[in-house]
Order: sequence, then C-alpha cells, then structure tokens
Amino acid sequence: MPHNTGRIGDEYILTQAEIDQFHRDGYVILRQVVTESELVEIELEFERFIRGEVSGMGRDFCDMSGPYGRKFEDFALVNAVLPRRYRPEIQGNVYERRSASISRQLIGDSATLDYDQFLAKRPDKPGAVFTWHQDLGYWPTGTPDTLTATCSLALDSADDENGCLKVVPGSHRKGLRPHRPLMTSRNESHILSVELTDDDPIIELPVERGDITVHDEMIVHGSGVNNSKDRWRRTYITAFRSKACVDFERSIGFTHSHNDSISWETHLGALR
Ligand SMILES: O=C(O)CCC(=O)C(=O)O
Repeated sequence: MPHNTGRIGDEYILTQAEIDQFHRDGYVILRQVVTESELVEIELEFERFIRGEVSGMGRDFCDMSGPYGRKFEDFALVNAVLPRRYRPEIQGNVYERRSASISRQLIGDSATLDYDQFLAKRPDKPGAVFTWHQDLGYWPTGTPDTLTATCSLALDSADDENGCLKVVPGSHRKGLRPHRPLMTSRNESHILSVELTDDDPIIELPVERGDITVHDEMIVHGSGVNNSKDRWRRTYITAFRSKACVDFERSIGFTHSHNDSISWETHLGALR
C-alpha cells in the first residue's frame, strides 16, 4: 500500500484504486481497518445484543432470516438494528469514526451515519440466509441523493463456510430490480429478495477479522448459510448517506427501525 494510506488514527485513507473500485464494481474490501485491541472493546458491546441482553428493542431485535415471532433460541441470523439507539454508550466509537472517514472519501463530505446494525450467524444453525437484494429496495424512494456507503466490519473471519458476503459486481449500474417479501408479507418478516439471472456473476468476499467490506445501495448482494460447526460470522454495519438524504428520511419518519410506523409498502420503490 502506498505511503500515507490505510489506518491513520481516526482516519483510514483509501488509495485511488480502492475509490475507483467502489464506483466501478459497487464494492471494495479494506484490510485491517480496526485493530485487535479495538475489536476486543467493540465485541463486549456487540455480545450484549447478540446474547439477547438488551431489552426494549421490539422488532429491532429479530431473526433476519425468519418470522418476527421466532423464539430467540431458534434465531439463525441474529439481527440487532440501531444498537447505538439502544446503547448510546456505543456512539462515537473508533469504528464509527473510521468508517465515517472512509465514507466521506467514497460518497462525499456530507456523509452522515444513517443506521447501524449488528448481525451474527450462529454456527451449526441452518437457515441463516440473507437473500439476494439491493439495499435501496428496502428504503424509501424520493430521496434527494441515493448514494450510500454501507461498511461492514468483520468481527470474525468469514468465508464460504460460515456464510460470508457475496456480491454481483457491477449490478449497481443496471437499475433496481423488483423486490418481493420472502414470506407472506413485510409484517411477518422484514426480509426481501430479488431474482438473479444466469449471467449474473457471483463473487464471494472473504474477510479476516478487522477487515471491512463497503458496498453501495444498488449492488445485488446477499449471504449464505453458516455451514460450520463452531465458527460464528459476526459483522458490525455502519451505513452512511448524504446529509440531505438522511434529513429527507427522517422528515418522512423513516429511521431504519423495524418499529417505524410508516408504511413500508408505500415507501418501497419496487413494491409500490
Ligand atoms: O452481511 C450480510 O450477510 C448481509 C448484509 C447486508 O445485506 C447489508 O448490510 O446490506
């Protein structure tokens, strides 16, 4: 890596090639964004959520791959949305600061933290599929600027065996596909999915603990089951959009909480 790139205090400076890749392919992998000692601090908070110890979250604590009513012990893809809302102690942590730095370089100086999320695939638990989707398919239409940098920090090394992220590179340039609820309705489960075509190239994004992936709001992506017997796949997401976009979302009552009372169907472009 050239001099003066990579991790420098609260910043992580990208190379021009990394910035170009994000815009060309819709994603980029950045290595060792968070150090081992920083990760140990972060995972103390992460674990509180993933063990189900944070109360009062309603639908913001759920199995992303299943129905809302599923019992905690049966969760396969443990999903805690907006952890910084429920534990303000997390706000401003080193990963938030470094992912903000990365996002400013990718989507512009007004990059604003839109939401955060903890996701964990339990080992030896079938079904933890995050179906193929484009993030914009989950979000309101009409935003002044859709560009998004969704940063995902690996708390565990991830690969095909424990269900790492997979993408269709370049799909972000081909428009929004129709998104359908995986179950009978959005009220039963949050998850949506799109169809892949035979000529969609799929690549896996294996990462080491401390690496991050960054993807945009239009790339088709998802992840498969955790087939391992003893390896978790835990990832910490921070997503950044322009300030104008985040202000618009909040003005219509959209906060990314599953407890929001705005109509998902009305604001889901592809389902409208
Ligand atoms: O990490 C995963 O398994 C999927 C996450 C995802 O779809 C997202 O962050 O947009």
